[in-house]
Amino acid sequence: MTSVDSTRLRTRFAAALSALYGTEVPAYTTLVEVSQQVNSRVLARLGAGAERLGSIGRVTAERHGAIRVGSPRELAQVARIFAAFGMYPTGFYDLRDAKPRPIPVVSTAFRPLSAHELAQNPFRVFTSLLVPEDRRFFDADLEGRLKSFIGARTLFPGELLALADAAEARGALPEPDADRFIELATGAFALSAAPVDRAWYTELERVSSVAADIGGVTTTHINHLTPRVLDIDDLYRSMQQRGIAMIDRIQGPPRWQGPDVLLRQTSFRALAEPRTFADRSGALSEGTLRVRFGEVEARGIALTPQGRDLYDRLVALVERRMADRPKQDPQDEAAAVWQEHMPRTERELCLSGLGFFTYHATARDGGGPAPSTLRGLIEEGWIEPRPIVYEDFLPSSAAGIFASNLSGAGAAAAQEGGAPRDAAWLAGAIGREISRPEEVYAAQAQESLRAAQRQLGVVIEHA
Ligand code: OOG
Ligand code: NI
Repeated sequence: MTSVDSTRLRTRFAAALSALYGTEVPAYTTLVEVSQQVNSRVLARLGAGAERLGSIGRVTAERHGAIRVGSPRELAQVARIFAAFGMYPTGFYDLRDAKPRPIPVVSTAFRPLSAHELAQNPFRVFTSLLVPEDRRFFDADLEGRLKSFIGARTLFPGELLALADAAEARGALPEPDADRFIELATGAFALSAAPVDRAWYTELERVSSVAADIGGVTTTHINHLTPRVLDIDDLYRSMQQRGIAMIDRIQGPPRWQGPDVLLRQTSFRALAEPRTFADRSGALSEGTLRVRFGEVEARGIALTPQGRDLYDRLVALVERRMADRPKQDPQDEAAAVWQEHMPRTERELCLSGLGFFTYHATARDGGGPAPSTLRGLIEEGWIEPRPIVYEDFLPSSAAGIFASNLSGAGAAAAQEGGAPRDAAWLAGAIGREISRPEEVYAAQAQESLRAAQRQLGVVIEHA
């Protein structure tokens, strides 16, 4: 009997969701086509250099999805399903005091952790959890009604969860269980035709359209699927040329002369999708909801905590300069600030300790004794650093993506108390460890450095 391991399950799941989403949101198919054209252009222009941050095979298949759930119980079920695909909760993002608009959720991302698994298939899903206890958004009465509505629904059928547990325990599923598992997992994220209770949905929408999307319906769905491009500025222009209205900017680092770092993202506005509504008497009518949108991303080098601090300081600096000179183009201002403060080459990014890299012994031979510092080994060519790609998300960009797709301003009371939430709380709530991105990258860097030292027979000081 053939058995399908978690890597192949993940690859199949990502492809099945992509096929589903393409039938539901045709503009997604356009986005994927344009992304592939952009990637071919970059490959033709840069040759092998285009694959520095991932093979073209990986980048072409690469997607991230976004989903939103209502309770720790639902999130724990999501965690079981994703564990079957070798995807584990990584990072914690609190969007409740986000700018420009607060969103009543905390989030994590399910993703493969090892470089090998990421290279096989890097599928990841940004997953948000509603916080009904947060008084800035919900009063005690609404909290109670939200919790009972969410508590009464079943997002994931028992058969799906049982198959997920079997796959997690064995690291694989035999056929035909694997097929059935993919079918059920994909189906759980399809847009439901079940009627939407208009009064309930509208009441939640007054607080936040994200709250309505999560707690106003009895099902969940994939919110977007995001392809990766090698040149997001080209993608942005190409989509506009096709007449698709993009949000007003690309989130994250600016386009500039130096190395690509972290993550740049942009999106098109959510499209009106036909939905059936039920009024108080149960009478049905047709209407539309704008919830699901298209997003695209370009990935760069992961930054160390020091690099991340610098990034955050530069974001703040650009904001201050824009406040002084509001007429200036924010992209130009940001590019100028980066030119001044960020290392301009990959090598400098590595040597300054601001970026994460893996280290590889080169075939260099002879030429005297090896230096004992990492800098010396790199500068003399004994060790070659290779960039580690940023595999996670950025809270400020996520907030911008959420905000650009809200249907109304929403209402959050600044003076009310917010329920405290952090990564430890989330881990406890779902009974699983939440990995810290910076530790995952650091472990990968250290492991490569130990291997390089063994190969060269050197001991690096302060490595
Ligand atoms: C998630 C918004 C954030 C990203 O890539 O940062 C996001 C959502 O809309 O559910 O997708
Ligand atoms: Ni996204």
